[in-house]
Amino acid sequence: MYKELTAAAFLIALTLPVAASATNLVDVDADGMISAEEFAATYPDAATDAFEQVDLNGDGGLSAEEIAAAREVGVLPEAS
Ligand SMILES: [Ca+2]
Ligand SMILES: [Ca+2]
Repeated sequence: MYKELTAAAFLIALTLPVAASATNLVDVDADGMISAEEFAATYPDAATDAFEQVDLNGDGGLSAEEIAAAREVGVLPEAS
């Protein structure tokens, strides 16, 4: 039991804060994706097509993977 709880806590710690801590983006509604509105809250001056550039699969939300990829190619600034 203890082991399972620890594993679950580790997984949560591993997955949940990834997007926010790596990019300063905040998943306001905690649905696991960064919406266009959430993106604009962090990058109000971003080009209008920046969100679409980062949203590689076009599902209207940014996953941690898409955000990481965007940072790699310099679409998003590095976390401070
Ligand atoms: Ca969200
Ligand atoms: Ca997406």
